[in-house]
Amino acid sequence: PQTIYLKDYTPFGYVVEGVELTFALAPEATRVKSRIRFAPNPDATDRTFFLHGEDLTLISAAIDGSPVTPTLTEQGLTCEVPDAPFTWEAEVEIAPAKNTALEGLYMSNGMYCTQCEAEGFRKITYYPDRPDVMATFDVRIESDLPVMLSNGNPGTQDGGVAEWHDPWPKPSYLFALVAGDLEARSDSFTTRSGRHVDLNLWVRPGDLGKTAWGMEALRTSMRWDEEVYGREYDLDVFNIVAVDDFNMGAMENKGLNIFNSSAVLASQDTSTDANFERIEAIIAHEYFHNWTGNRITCRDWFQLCLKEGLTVFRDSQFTADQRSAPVKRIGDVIDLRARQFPEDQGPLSHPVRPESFQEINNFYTATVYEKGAEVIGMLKRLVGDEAYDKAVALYFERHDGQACTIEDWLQVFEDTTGRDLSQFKRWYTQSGTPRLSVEESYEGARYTLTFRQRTPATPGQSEKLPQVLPVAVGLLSPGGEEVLPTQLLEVTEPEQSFTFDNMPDRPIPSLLRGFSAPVVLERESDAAEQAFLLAHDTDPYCRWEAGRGLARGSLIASVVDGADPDGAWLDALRAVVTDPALDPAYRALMMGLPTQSELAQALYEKGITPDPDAIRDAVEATVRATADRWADDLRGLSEEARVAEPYAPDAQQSGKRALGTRVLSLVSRLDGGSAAEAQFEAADNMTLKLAALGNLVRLERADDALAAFEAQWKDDRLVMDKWFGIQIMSAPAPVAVERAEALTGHAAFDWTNPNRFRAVMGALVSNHAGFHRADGAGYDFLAGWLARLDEKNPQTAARMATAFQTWRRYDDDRQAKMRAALESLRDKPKLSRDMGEMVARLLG
Ligand code: HT7
Ligand code: ZN
Repeated sequence: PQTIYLKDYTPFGYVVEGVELTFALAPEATRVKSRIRFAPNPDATDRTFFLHGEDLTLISAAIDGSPVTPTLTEQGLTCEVPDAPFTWEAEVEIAPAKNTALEGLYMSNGMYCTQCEAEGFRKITYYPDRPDVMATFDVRIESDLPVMLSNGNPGTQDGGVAEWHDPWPKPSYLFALVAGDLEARSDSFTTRSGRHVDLNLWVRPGDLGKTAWGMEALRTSMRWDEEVYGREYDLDVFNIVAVDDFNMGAMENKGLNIFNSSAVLASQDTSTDANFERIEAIIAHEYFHNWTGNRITCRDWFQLCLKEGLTVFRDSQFTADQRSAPVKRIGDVIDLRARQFPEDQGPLSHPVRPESFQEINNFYTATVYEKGAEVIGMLKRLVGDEAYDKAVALYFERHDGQACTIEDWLQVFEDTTGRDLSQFKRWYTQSGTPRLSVEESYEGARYTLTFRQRTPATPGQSEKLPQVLPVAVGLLSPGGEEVLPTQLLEVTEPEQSFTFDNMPDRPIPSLLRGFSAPVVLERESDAAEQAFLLAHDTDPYCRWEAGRGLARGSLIASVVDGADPDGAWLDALRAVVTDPALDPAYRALMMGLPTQSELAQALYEKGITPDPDAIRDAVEATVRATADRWADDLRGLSEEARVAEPYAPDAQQSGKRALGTRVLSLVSRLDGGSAAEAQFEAADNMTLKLAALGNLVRLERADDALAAFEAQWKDDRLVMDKWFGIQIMSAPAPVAVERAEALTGHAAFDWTNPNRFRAVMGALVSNHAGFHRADGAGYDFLAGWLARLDEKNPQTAARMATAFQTWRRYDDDRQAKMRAALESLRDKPKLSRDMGEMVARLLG
């Protein structure tokens, strides 16, 4: 397979002045006619006329009305063309019903739908399928289906024909088409300049009852983007469609967002609070792309973080505004450490802006998205809120309608602030997680913090240069008073000191407030200092992190020395968790322990080979010890967590239920599961039901509950995904693989549906000790299924293969077994480009 390099970028030799497409839909033989007006691109020197095209049957081609015979290859076609503007016409045939990769035009439950990002449009027709070619699209769809949608505004909608006109030039990856027997929840929105917008959320018949939340989230997002970023919607209609078979969460196609049904459909009975929050965030994310992604798009796929990092940052701001900012921030840190840090510290490490790829689908990663968002957050902290607003306003003004680069993005900040961002740019080009160590000294009322930064070598980058690290710091007096409110220190050197004068007592530092930079803070702080910060820090993140540090220390001591859980930590934590003045959601976060995978990484970094069974035992012993020690508080906490009002998925109620769920997990260690059983019976919402079920599964007391759950929900695919997942995720580790194996034999295990596949395989991977069972059964099971899925759906298979990215952490035996599983995948005949690249990178 060919490797594509950022340094090789050249513009396409032609501009596209307009695209007309006609679809005659049929499952096995859809005909697509295209009429495209090309003109030589004055900014390009290479006039090769190459159109991408894959899995297409060319029926005819013509230039300016005269038939031509292009040269066809596996990737597309070339053709002799005039040295002046011309019209290209082609007709191709495709088979959406046979498209199991879910890229291009495919079918899901009788519905036609498309997924064109990143390179799916080339499976629909011949086209320069690259994001820097932007054009207006006029689309005509012919079929006997009642609903036929495409981008833009509706034109003629007559029996059997629907026309759509998108006035905004767009790249082909934003093209979309949907047709099917659909029903809509409809609403409207008036933009602040008075444009009336029809809003529709289209679903399969029967799902209308799950659309209220999504519609509300859309309206809230539209208003928020006007108020916070001054961005208005720009078409007469905004359509969202829910699709059951979808490779990712959702897609921001212009005016026609397509969603995985799991990312948009919600109801009290079928969805958890976490589902509601995720849906709200994804609706916002896709909507925000209308400006950061669609109106201003990426020049090439190396610039993916330009739209994704910024849009994730924007959706995080939105969630912080709708809910609790500290809780959102801590949740994002947990997520970053769980998903991005392992990526950046393992064989898949790559810069936020990668420099090469074989398959771009493999680079929709936590690094591009979440670290990309962290980079924007750092930039905002460094320049300040006002300057950020000014720079972003200039970005919209200067680049509207363009396909841009990270250089364009940084330039608006340089132009508005006068800052030199060349060192800051290393956040985009240098991979790996920086390590920041800190030492302190105190002499004659002067307190000094000395920072040292280093970034370990990563694949393809052995030498690292110092980065700009914004380190937010506060200082506390020994009495717990804040003697220095938050200050931003800019660490730019490999080693750098900062002094603070007039400190009558040696202060206690509160470092990296708000997690101001995505680094690993290496600090030898003792448990007493962490307990002090847990009790007194005014920064919610640092306070939480102090508790997390104590938990990590106690758990590591349990794993390594078999030590009992640290009683002082549990007592200090109890004081926070039982503090009624604190938000229940924050208290629930405080009660969370580091994941077993996170502990494995922490041990590995200390030079200790992690033993998944020992980690699991230490975690279980810690939870039991917590339950015993807090036994007298649990009833009161359960009471506090009770919600008296009718169910609402808002931050306040969700926070209470999150606290209640933590408490139930402790209670079930003491009562053998009776409270969980009672909660399962009584629950009037999925959050409480599923929490109860998880405990029952762990206690091996769930047979009746699982049967009842299945009987009630067997016809609801999204709920059944939960049923599949929880049995594996919460299973005692020794039986997790067998559970997963048995469930793959269940009649409802449709492995070609990405949600169902992920429900089972993802649940197994999340059961750390279960997946890493010493005999390697988990590895063989997963690799076997990945090999099978790769033939149908390479994108989803390759993404799931990232479960192996931490393989070098473990003991020789497990490493050998994981290596063998990866090699078996590598040696499979007819491996996809996605999986081929992924496995090669994993093996290193
Ligand atoms: N921009 C989208 C990324 C995407 C995608 C979505 C659905 C299926 C396949 C896809 N490939 C890439 C989603 C987003 O970030 O908003
Ligand atoms: Zn996105």
